[in-house]
Amino acid sequence: MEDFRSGFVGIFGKPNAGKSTLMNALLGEKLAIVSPKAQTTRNKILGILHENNYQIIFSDTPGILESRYKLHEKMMKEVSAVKQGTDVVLFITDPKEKPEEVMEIISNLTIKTPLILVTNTSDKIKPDAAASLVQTYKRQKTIDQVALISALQKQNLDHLLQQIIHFLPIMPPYYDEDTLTDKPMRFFVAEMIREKLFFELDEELPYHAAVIVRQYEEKNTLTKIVADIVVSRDTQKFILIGKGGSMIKKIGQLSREDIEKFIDRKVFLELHVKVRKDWRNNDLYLKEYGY
Ligand SMILES: Nc1nc2c(ncn2[C@@H]2O[C@H](COP(=O)(O)OP(=O)(O)OP(=O)(O)O)[C@@H](O)[C@H]2O)c(=O)[nH]1
Ligand SMILES: [Mg+2]
Repeated sequence: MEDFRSGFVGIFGKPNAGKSTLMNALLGEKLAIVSPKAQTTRNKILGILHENNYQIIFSDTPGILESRYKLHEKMMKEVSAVKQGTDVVLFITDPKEKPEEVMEIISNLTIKTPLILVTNTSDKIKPDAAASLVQTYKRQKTIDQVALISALQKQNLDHLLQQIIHFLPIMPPYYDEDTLTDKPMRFFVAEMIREKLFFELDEELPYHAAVIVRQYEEKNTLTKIVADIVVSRDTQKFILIGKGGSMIKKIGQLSREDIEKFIDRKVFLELHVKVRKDWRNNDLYLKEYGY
């Protein structure tokens, strides 16, 4: 136990950079929802990696953006909250992002802990382009290490872990071995439902939706879950329900399958669609919906 290392690692970056994919890959467990659209993650989520000689407490965060709604402000507050307590920062970038812009975001974050610049989606660029990008980042004074990975294809993650561990203090574990996260089951259930909206609905609608689990009850043979999907406008409710209820039925079915896998139990899932006008700018609603 003498050499045990343990610490908090914040995962930051622009929307859609692959932060949630990376945390899931490092944990070997799908905790955070992932979608091809930006601004999928809205809350900070802890994911704890337990190994024989180290414990890493990762925090996935919402992608850094300029706030246009109160919801965005809340999301950026989650980013600041994680920043407070980290030992190491991972800043995730896509190779398409311009290094000058990346450096500007990093400079605005004013990070005081060691920073590892993680170039993700290595599977999508040519090796020589990747190598030159890595060199560019290595020259930056504020960057302590550079990693080139593919979170999706789980490439080079062991090396990244070694780079992280190097910066962790010698410290006993903060959490006991069976703790994987800080969020309750209801949160993950709501997120799994919200994830389906990003895949099944076009454009703007997922950004106007919040999911709230109203009932979570373990019965003898199954778990009964009742959840509300809240949208901002009547027209969105209409689309979400679909022709003869076809869309909401599909979302319910896909969500139920995912939730059953996650909790390893049969699930009865009931979904209700509600309209709360402009909830993304309403403090009371935001609070009620967990933001
Ligand atoms: N090809 C490729 N795609 C990736 C990789 N990592 C993530 N992606 C894809 O990029 C998209 C965004 O991934 P997320 O993990 O949701 O990104 P995020 O940074 O958490 O996004 P926000 O939560 O919106 O800030 C998804 O479609 C992922 O499958 C990678 O290494 N290679
Ligand atoms: Mg995310």
